[in-house]
Amino acid sequence: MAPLLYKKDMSAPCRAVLLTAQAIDLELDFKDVDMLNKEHLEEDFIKLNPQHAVPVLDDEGFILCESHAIIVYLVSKYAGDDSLYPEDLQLRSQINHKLHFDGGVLQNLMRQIIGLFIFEGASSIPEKIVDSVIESYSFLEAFLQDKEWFVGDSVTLADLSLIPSVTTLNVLVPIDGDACPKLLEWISRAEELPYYSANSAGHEELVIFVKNILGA
Ligand SMILES: N[C@@H](CCC(=O)N[C@@H](CS)C(=O)NCC(=O)O)C(=O)O
Repeated sequence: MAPLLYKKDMSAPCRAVLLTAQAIDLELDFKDVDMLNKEHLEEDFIKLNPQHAVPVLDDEGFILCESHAIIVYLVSKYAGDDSLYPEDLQLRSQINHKLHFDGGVLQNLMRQIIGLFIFEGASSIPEKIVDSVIESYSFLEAFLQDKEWFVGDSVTLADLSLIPSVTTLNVLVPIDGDACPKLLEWISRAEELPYYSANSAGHEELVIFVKNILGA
């Protein structure tokens, strides 16, 4: 039986799992969680994830929450090789750094902005948050150095986790190509990945959602 993913396509963390599954050619079953109708706050879902967030994975009864944990699990269990999450300790540690940066910094900024839109009816992003997003782009630009991908010389889980977050933030606060040319080149490279479509559908949904709010 294929692992079951509770998801919402617009959600960046869910798209990281979708990208990873496609990258390792793993078939998943899906359950779309209707968050607008607060399905994520219902008792059955809270039993799966007390933090009431997607994504959640159910692999034959083994329940795992949190996109970063899920993508590491899927690659460790199902990938044909270790290229996405190399066993080499230093490479793996560099990937872990980017996964934590994604969870601790980028996702936090997205949550603040989307939270303002949904719960406070905001139709613009406060300058302080815009500044933090721009600062996070400068960190990413520096992490990339002269590399094509964030860690090592091929795509890893660092990239698959960052692609949905960075492309989402780029809709909210556009990346300045003069300040962060390497980051924009990395996005273009990511868009050429054969499985990039796993990010596109949800991303397009998000673009429409954000345009409606920002009136852009
Ligand atoms: N760090 C978590 C973030 C998950 C998350 O915040 N998911 C959002 C959707 S993007 C959610 O389900 N929010 C509903 C809630 O928190 O009530 C991960 O990477 O999985």
